[in-house]
Amino acid sequence: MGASHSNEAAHWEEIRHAENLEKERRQRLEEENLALQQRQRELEREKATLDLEVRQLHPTHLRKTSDAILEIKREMFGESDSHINVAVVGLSGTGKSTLINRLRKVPDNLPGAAPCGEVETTNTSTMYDLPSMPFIRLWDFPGGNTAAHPERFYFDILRLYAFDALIINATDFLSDLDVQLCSLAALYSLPVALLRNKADLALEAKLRRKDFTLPHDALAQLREEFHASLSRNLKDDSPVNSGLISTFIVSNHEMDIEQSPLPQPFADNARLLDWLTQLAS
Ligand SMILES: Nc1nc2c(ncn2[C@@H]2O[C@H](COP(=O)(O)OP(=O)(O)OP(=O)(O)O)[C@@H](O)[C@H]2O)c(=O)[nH]1
Ligand SMILES: [Mg+2]
Repeated sequence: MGASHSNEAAHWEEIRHAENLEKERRQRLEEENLALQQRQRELEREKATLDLEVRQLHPTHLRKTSDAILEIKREMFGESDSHINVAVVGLSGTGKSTLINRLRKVPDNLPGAAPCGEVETTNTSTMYDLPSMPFIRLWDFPGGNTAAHPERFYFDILRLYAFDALIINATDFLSDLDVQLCSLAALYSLPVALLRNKADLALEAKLRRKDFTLPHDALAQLREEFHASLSRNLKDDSPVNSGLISTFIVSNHEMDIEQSPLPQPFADNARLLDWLTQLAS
């Protein structure tokens, strides 16, 4: 009787012990589970931050390999194309199409000229040859940062990585799109001509305000302002330092200034032609 009682007690003791072990195990698992959930939330937060950083750095972050680029070049320009293909890009209305006509010496209203206008005008990419430089092809593109071509996808959708160089048109300010194009061009080692276009309007405004009496001085000020804006806006100015970006103050129109006309108000227009010539060498 005594022995069976103590057996029973030992049995219950065993069960309690097993129950306690099971309870402790469950508690441990629950704690581990909570810690894992906490870690998962931390990792998700870290991932979201990193995703954001990557998107901000390179909105297109799926960088094309050189093999993929060669394949796309063949598809876009033909199997044995030996031209230097230059994309003329930038915000809508910055004067891209007018610039192409000016470089080709074709009046804007002639058949065969790139269509220009006062609304969003160019809707598809069009190729133009440059009679004075048969090795160059200029591609007129629709303006970026519009509903049809939102800024985040402009570089990728237009496949600008497949070009040999970019001419980026800016006017009164350097836009987000211009800055993004500069850094993506640098990622693919594309030479860039960054234009401060429609300089005639800016110079006229400076002279009208009588900030300057000589167009030369107004032009020098405009150049200074443009470079200051460039160093403010390009977070990493290495493309400028590495010589990948060249800057130009240009106009597609003659200046309408009666007093002291400048012999060559926009010498940079000629420099831009030199820049195109050098792309071939
Ligand atoms: N004053 C002045 N006006 C210019 C100059 N270049 C272009 N314009 C005018 O700016 C307007 C827009 O010119 P476009 O060449 O059509 O501009 P775009 O960048 O091709 O525009 P999208 O095709 O819409 O992207 C037109 O009225 C042009 O006459 C310039 O250097 N000076
Ligand atoms: Mg256009």
